[in-house]
This record gives sequence, structure tokens and C-alpha cells, in this order.
Amino acid sequence: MLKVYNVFLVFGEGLIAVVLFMQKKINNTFLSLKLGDITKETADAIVNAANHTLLGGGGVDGAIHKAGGTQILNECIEIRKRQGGCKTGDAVITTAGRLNARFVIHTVGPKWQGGSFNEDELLASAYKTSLRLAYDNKVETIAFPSISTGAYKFPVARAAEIALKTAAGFLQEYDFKEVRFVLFTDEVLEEYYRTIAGLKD
Ligand code: AR6
Repeated sequence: MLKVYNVFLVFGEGLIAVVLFMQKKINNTFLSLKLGDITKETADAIVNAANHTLLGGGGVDGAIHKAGGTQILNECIEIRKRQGGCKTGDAVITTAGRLNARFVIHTVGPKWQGGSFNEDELLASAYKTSLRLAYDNKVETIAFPSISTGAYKFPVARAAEIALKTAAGFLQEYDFKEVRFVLFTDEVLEEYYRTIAGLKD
């Protein structure tokens, strides 16, 4: 069952902010959606929408490295030395520097090229390998951004369906406390909301 919470925050001068938060229970795991900046989240693992170099970039990647500090980049450089970066659809793990997390999981989503270059499968793989890596590291709460829907231009509705269905499928077999999607804009949150509302119980 999908639960939608409206949290009303009332400030001085009568200013009211409405915070939307949605949650669906899948077996033992809460699958939740919220609007926000992922670098401000508290979770065991925060997922980064990285690129194959693992050396940082713009969007979430830039924000995570900026907020988390150089320790994350140094660990990424070590991983590059060992395995030469990260393939599309794959993921690697580092500690989380100054973020309120134990780990950052860096995954590489596909660039949208029209839909006939395996983009759907590669995006699903980015979520699956991240969840698997998290599970193997005893992560209980994990926060995802909407991978590939910024600089990589994956259509948001299609990405939301892949993200939520892949997570829901994984949760049929594996338990976490919470898998959280932290979405940066109202438009992206709305697409995820539409999709989660359509997921079968
Ligand atoms: N918290 C949550 N979501 C965010 C944040 C944030 N702080 N900042 C942006 N988003 P993108 P991609 C949203 O471009 O499409 C980088 O340069 C954003 O609105 O970060 O996978 C990497 O180095 C969008 O919905 O990732 C790669 O080169 C979503 O996060 C490339 O971009 C993903 O946008 C990866 O592109």
C-alpha cells in the first residue's frame, strides 16, 4: 500500500512549506520517494550518478564530491588504478568522507541515444549492481538519485519506471530497511510518484 505524507512546516510570518513524502512497503523494505538534495541525506549508502572515469563531474557527482571531500576522490583514483574506471551499468564503492553515510556507491548510467542502444538494460543494471553492492556491504538504508536523467538525458518517465521496477524486483529477494529515491525537482518527483502509484502490491 502506498502511503503519502504531507508534512506542513509553518514558519514565522505565516510561511508554510509542504513537504511530500511517499512510501510503499515491499516485503520488509520501505521504498520511499522524497524531494531533496541527496548530499544532505543520512543513509548507510548514498548512490552517485558518476561517469566511467570516476573522477567527478557535474550534477549529483559534482555535488557529492564537493560535499564529501577529497577522501572520496582519492579512493576513486585507487579504484581506477586497480580496474581502470567503471563500465556503464556497473558500480564501485568507496567510503563517504564528510557525508552522513558510510559509503558512496558510484554507478554509471547510460547516455540516452534514442533507446536502441541497450539503454533500458544498462540503466536497470546500474540500479541492480548498486543494490547488490550495498547488500553485500550490509547496507540497511540506501539513497538513490534519478540516475541518467540529467546530463545523460534519459527520458524521466521511462527512467522512473526502470528505477522503481528494478528496485521492487530486487526487494522480492533481498531485504533492506529502506530504499529511498531523493529527487531534485518537482517534475522528477511527479514522474516517480506516478510510477510508484502504479506498481502492483
Ligand atoms: N541531489 C539529488 N539529485 C540531484 C542533485 C542532488 N544534489 N543534483 C542533481 N540531481 P546528473 P546523469 C539530479 O546529471 O544524468 C555528471 O557530470 C538531476 O536533476 O547528475 O546520470 C557525471 O559526472 C537529475 O534528475 O546525472 C556524469 O558525467 C539526476 O540527479 C553525468 O553527469 C541525474 O542528473 C551523469 O549524468
